[in-house]
Amino acid sequence: MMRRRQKLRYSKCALAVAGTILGAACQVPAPTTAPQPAAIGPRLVPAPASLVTAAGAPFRILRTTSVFVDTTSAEVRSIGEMLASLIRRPTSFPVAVAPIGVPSIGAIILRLAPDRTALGEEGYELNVTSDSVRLVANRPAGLFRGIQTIRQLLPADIESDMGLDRVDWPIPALRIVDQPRFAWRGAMLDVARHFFTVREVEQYIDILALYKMNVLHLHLSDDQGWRIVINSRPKLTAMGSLTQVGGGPGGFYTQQDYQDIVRYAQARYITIVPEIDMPGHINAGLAGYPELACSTRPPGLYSGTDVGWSTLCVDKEETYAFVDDVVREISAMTPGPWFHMGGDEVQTLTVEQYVRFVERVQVIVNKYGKKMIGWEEITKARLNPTTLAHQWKSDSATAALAYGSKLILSPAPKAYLDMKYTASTELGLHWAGYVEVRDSYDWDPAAYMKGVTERDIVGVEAPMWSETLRNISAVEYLAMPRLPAIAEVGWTPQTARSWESFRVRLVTHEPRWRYLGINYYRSPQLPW
Ligand code: NGO
Repeated sequence: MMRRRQKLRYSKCALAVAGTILGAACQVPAPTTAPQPAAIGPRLVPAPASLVTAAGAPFRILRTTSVFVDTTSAEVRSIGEMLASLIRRPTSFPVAVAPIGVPSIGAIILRLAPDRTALGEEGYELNVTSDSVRLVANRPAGLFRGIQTIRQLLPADIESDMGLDRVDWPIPALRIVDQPRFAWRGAMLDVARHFFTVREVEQYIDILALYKMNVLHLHLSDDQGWRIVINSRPKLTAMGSLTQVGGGPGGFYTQQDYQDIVRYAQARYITIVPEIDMPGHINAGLAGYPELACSTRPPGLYSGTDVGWSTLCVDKEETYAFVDDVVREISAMTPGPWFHMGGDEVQTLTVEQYVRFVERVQVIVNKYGKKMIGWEEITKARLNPTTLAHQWKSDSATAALAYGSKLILSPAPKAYLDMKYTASTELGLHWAGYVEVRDSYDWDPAAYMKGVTERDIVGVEAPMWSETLRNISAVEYLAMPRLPAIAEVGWTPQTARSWESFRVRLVTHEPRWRYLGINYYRSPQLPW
């Protein structure tokens, strides 16, 4: 799963943006206190809905251990193979994937149970005894989430991609019944302000998978860059991809690249949500198609960070032909049900013009079989009940509830991963304040906004805007450890969460991040 990055171990510090903070993040780990058996449960992030540790001896992975699955399902077999290959590398054990039915003492068994509908799309039940590890789910996604739990229950050395001398690979005896609180546990990556390669996006997906997140929203266009090829509008990337914030070379995804990302995410039960931001944040698009602007001045490329000034000319009919082309091509490449139209920060249109545009885009998005999402500003328009309003800065999103629409919550003072941790953080912005790890963790989505209850929310999402982020190491520094905090906000029932428990569990993941070459911030709020 996350193996290819091992060579970067420790050396990534040198790649990171220079500075004392990143230097500090790359020190050799202080010895951690070895977790006692009773503390094994609390290592999991996100915390499971229910966990009971058992008194018996742990299960031990041995040279003879196999992963047994229903091999008639290619999907289940491939999940079994992911778990087996995770175990093979550091242990050097052969770990076969074999059909259920052959003698299975000392086995790890992954099974789909069509009668366990109460487990839902992503729930699972895990029973570990000294004899076996039994993982059951109603749907394959539940098995995939469950193998992340098995992974986190194993010693952190499981993340090494080199054979280790270690001989003992215990999994504590326990029983877990688990499923997510919210169906939407997302992260957003802005590949427009700075471009990130396919491999870098996959690295980010690997982190989401480890923390049971299930949506990656890609912000594919903005004033500084258009990052995806649209065959019917070739100048979008030919012109619009050539720069980024600060004037670097930019970049774009071919349609093949995009589909590779979609497939990589799909194998980890993560849905890609494409966003084309419109009618504002569109300068890079206008660079190739200046006739879609109302002004006669050619737009040219832009590498600054101001917002709110560019717009499509929403009164021109050809604008809607353009939107149709873009939505059609992207929808055809996107198996997930969503298309995000942006819609934020438009300062140069009247409300009537803006509303008319949003309503027409909604029709186009629905025509291509997708449900629309837009930032909270879209609630000025008449929304379909299937449309989602994406809250980020105010309570204006609540207007969506009158249309039967639901909300995604990304409140900037909690969930914007591009906010600085403190005044001395080199990377990031701070228009929404400083966001320490506890700020990201310690809130309840169902109590965050007046008049918004649990039922009104599909879930939470952690946006990563990239104005200040020149490489993926910088992205990771801001994501870790706030992204696992948001993952737990989205997954774990409110009653099963506490900051005191989270901070202790979270730091036990540090050795994993080091093995995986993931950069992170050593928050003084955490007991490293
Ligand atoms: C805002 C703005 C983005 C910025 C971001 C920076 C939204 C939805 N629009 O969030 O263009 O990049 O803040 O934090």
